[in-house]
Amino acid sequence: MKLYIYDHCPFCVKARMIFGLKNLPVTLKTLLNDDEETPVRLIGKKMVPILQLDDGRCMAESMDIVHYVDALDGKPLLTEPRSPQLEAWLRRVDGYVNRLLLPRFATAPFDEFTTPEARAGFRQRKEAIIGDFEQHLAHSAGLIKKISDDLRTLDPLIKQPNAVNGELSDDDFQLFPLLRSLSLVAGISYPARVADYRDNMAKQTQITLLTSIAR
Ligand SMILES: N[C@@H](CCC(=O)N[C@@H](CS)C(=O)NCC(=O)O)C(=O)O
Repeated sequence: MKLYIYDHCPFCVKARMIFGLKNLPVTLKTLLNDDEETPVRLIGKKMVPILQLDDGRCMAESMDIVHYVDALDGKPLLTEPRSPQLEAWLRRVDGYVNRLLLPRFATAPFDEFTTPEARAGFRQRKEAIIGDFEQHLAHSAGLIKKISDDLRTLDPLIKQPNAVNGELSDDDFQLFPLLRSLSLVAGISYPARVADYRDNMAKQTQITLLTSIAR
């Protein structure tokens, strides 16, 4: 199977997680961020992740991919329901976290940005949605304090370092991609359980964090 991704994309991290957790082989193909032709040919729109099956059929929507791959061996790993408290926490953080992440994605050495056009196009499209990146970067200190405070309220919601709700659930496929993205942001304080969960999930899913390129 082949998975088309952007490295920075949290939806793509969801799809990558299930292959790592099940130790299933998958060929990762990072598209240039301004390559419209490939995704439009495969699924009719410019969107990743895209899973291409060995018979050529394609599947979009990250959680559809996760549930499809999870069911392949008849031994699903995602057995636990979602936690309403965690969902509420994720919704709150979702309201501002892109102001920290998108300006940093835009300058990071991801394979989807290996041409200046691909990088510039990302910036242009995302600034049209969230506003000027330099302005957001100028407010980093406040946003870093805010996420550090919110991570303190996340800490007691983490039941196990290998599954936020005790056993794997859809919540892990929301939370780990966010924490992986946040590892690109220098200066955030992590409470012990959050750090343990993030580091352990990175190992289990075989997805590297972005700490070495944090900015
Ligand atoms: N609902 C989709 C969302 C996927 C999504 O928004 N992907 C982004 C990348 S992070 C994308 O491809 N956006 C179009 C673009 O970047 O042009 C899913 O869960 O797979």
